Amino acid sequence: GLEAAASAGPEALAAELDAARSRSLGYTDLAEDDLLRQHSPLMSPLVWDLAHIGNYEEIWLLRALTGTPELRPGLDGIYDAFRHSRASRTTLPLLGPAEARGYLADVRARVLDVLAGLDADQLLPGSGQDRRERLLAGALVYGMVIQHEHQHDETMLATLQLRSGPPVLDDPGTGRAGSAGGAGGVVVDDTAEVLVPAGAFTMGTSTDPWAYDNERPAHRVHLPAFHIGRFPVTNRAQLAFIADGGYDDERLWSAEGWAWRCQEGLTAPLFWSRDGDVWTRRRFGRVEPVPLDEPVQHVCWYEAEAHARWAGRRLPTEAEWEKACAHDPVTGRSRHYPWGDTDPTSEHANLGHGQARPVPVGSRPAGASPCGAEQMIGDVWEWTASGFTPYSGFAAFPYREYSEVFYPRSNDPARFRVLRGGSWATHPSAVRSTFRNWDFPIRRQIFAGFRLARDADAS
Ligand code: AVJ
Ligand code: FE
Repeated sequence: GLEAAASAGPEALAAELDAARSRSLGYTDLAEDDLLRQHSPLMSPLVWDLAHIGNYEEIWLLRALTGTPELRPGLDGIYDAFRHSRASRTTLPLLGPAEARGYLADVRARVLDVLAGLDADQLLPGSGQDRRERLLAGALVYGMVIQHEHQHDETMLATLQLRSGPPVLDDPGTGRAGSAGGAGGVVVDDTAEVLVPAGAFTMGTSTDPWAYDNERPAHRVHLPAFHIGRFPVTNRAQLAFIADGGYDDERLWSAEGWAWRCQEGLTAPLFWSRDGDVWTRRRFGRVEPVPLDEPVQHVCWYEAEAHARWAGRRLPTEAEWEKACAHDPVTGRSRHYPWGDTDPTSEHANLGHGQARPVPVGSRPAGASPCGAEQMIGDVWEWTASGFTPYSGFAAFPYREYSEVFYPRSNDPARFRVLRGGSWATHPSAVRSTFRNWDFPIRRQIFAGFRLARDADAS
C-alpha cells in the first residue's frame, strides 16, 4: 500500500508509479479514433487525460522537486483542467497518441532518475520545513502524483463506459462475482441496517502522509445515534422505487431535483433500459439483465435523495458515513479502513478494477466496519447529504486547485456534494476512510450509488 511504499523508500515508490502507468497505458491501448474522439461532452478525449497525467507528473516530480525547466513549453496551458472545459478539449492542439506516450515515457524516465537519487531519509514522514522538504516528507508528492494518475484512470473508465459500440475492454473477473445473493450463495437482507450509538469520533487525519489537504486536520465530531444501511442500496431496491412510480412522484424530489429529472426525462439509472418486463443495463458495450443484488450505480445525487425519501430514510451526512466506516468503539480510534489498518485485499473490498462492476451485497463480510457496515470501501462511491466544505483548520497544500477552489462560494453555497468510499474502479492506493470525493449533484456517469440512514430515535 501507499504508506508502506513511502516508508519502504524509492524502489517501492517506483513500483507504485509503474503500476499506475500500466493501468493508464492499458486503458488507452485503443485505435487512434477512440483516443481522439469525444465520447461524451461530459468527458475529455482520452488522449487529453493521458498527456495531462504526464504533465501533472512533470510539474510535481520534476519541476517542483528539482527546478528543471519545462520539457515542452506550451503544454501546461493545454493540459490545465481549469483553462478548458472538458467539452472543448478536442479543439486544442493536443499531442497525438504516439506523441503523448512518448512524452509520458520521457517524463517518467527523468522522474525515476530523480527518485533513485533521493535519500530514503528525505522521504520519512514529518521532517523538514521548507516547501521541498514538506513535499518529500512521507513521500507526499509521490503519493499525490500516484493517486492523481489512478483518479484519471477511473475517469477514463467512465469515458469508456459512455462510449457506444462493441466492447474494447476485457471484462475482468467475470464469473467470480456471483450474481445470486451474498457470500457463498447466502442471500442477505439488502435493506438491513446497523446502529451507530451516540458519541464522539475522530474525523479526518493529521498524520496520514498521503491524505489530501481536504482530509485534514483530524477533529472530534459528536453525533447523535443513527442507523445506516448495512449495505449500499441495491438494484433490487432501485427497481422497487421505479415500480412504485418514484421517478414520477414530484413529492419525493427536491425542487431542483425535480426540475432536473423533468429536463432530462430521468426514468432509471444511466445505462439502464427496459426490454418488455426485463430491465437491462449496458456495461462497457455489453448488455445484460440488471443484477438484483448489486449496489445500484450511475445515479445522481437527486435520484439518491428521492429514493431515500421514498424509503422513509435520508442520505447519511459525511460525518455519519465516516463514523460508520472508521470509528472503533473499543479503542476510540478511527481506522484507516473499515476492517483495520492493513492494506485492502480482494477479500475486504472490491477495488482496483478486479472486476468491471460492483459485487453483490454480502460478498465482502471480511471488510465490515466495527458497527457492521459492509462494502463501505469499494463497489460504488456513495453520495452523502453533505456539501464539499473545508474542515476547521484547513490549509491548502500543496496547491489551491486540488480542493480549495471547489469549496462553496458566497453566491453558490452547495455546488458540490461529497462522495465517499471509492468504487470498483478506484485503486486501493487512492481511497481510505478519510478520503473525500466530490461532484455536481446532477452527475451520473461516475461509478456512484448511495446508502440510506435515519435518526435512531425516529422509526
Ligand atoms: C477529486 C476526483 C473530484 O477528477 O476532478 C484530478 C481529482 N484533481 N485531477 C477530479 C483530480 C485533479 C478530482 N476529484
Ligand atoms: Fe488532473
